[in-house]
Amino acid sequence: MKSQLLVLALLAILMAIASAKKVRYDNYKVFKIRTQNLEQQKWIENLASGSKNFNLWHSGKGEVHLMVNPQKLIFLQNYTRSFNMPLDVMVSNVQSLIDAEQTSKAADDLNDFGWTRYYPLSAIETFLDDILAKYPEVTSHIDIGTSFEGRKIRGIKISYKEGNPGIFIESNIHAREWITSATATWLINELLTSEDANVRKLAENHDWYIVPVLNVDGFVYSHETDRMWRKTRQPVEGSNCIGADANRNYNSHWLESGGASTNPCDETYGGAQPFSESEVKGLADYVTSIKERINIFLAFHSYSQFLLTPYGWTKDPPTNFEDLMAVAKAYSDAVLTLPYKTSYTYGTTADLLYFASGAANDWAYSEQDIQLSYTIEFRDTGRYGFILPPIQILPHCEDTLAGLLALVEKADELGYLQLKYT
Ligand code: 0X9
Ligand code: ZN
Ligand code: ZN
Repeated sequence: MKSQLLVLALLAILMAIASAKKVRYDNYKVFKIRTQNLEQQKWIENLASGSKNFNLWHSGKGEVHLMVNPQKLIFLQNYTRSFNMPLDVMVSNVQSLIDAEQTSKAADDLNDFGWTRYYPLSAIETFLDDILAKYPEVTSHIDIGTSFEGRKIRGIKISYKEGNPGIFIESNIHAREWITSATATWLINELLTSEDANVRKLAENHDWYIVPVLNVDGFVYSHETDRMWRKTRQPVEGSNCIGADANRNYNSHWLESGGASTNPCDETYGGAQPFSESEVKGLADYVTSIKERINIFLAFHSYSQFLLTPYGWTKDPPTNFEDLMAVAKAYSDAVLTLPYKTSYTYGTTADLLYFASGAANDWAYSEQDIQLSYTIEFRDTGRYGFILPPIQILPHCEDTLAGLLALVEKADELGYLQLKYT
């Protein structure tokens, strides 16, 4: 009894220490700023560049979402007014969203993986172990290598038979985009357990390669220290800022056309050289080793409800752009038929968002010759942004499954699921 109390007291102290070093976002607000042209979009992006007081949540055609330190509120209001850019509050207190997200632990606990909350990396790893143990005939472990901080990066392959076309899913490369790994793990479970005839076909007639959390270090850091962390955790020589944007670190038109930053303090810092981040190198090496087996490459991100085709580094459309758009449309149309009526927009990254070079889906498309390659930006469009309430996880997963069913069907119809290997 006494020792139990001691353990409890110790636990309380540990929890206090853990929460003490947590970055807080009390009264931080997120503003939706309407921009009339690329120049105005750039002005807002530049405000955020290298700044601790401003953080870019989303930047797209006509609309930028910017998180602001309460101390810089007046400054931002004056700044946007002087440039005649209308301003709306999207999130009035970021910390309240974070608190709500963390208290709604629902009925299940960490051992009962139920997609009613967001789980830490350790729980996701246990989930993968359980799946591997339960379905040894059709699942196998994928080894993506080791993160900067020495964590294993894990994935899972689901294969019911020989001779399937392959679908690769990269997820949670950006640490704070928690809905991506929640969806990836749900999808793994669904492919193995669903009794729906269409899902069974989807599962059994394709090989699935799924990496639920690629940026493991960043993900742990976003859980334990800073909910809004995006980058990797590798220190940068000669700088006090940590990490690179892993989705600017692929060796494909790296750092071209202003699509990434050379400033280590920026959220889109491209790294010291392509593949400087071991997580990115690990994924690239693995995909390269099986590229003949991959017909579709998907990178899960949040948020904005976009399906982004190549390219991010140029506005020139890729050669099979019409097909890429037709397949994206199939996903978007299918999702819209569900009761949630979630609407996905599609187009190239450079058109819909901004220039982004060295991104995963461009690399898969251009360097690995995977002809169907997308970045999918999940829910929502800005009400909660990265801090999507846990209650939306399952509805969002349904959206994704409906979208994938349609995407794969369309891909097949257009001849993209032909085997590239013998
Ligand atoms: O900027 C990104 O890396 C992605 N958006 S996010 O808000 N999740 O950070 C978009 C990447 C688009 N892909 C290409 N540039 N090809
Ligand atoms: Zn180039
Ligand atoms: Zn992202």
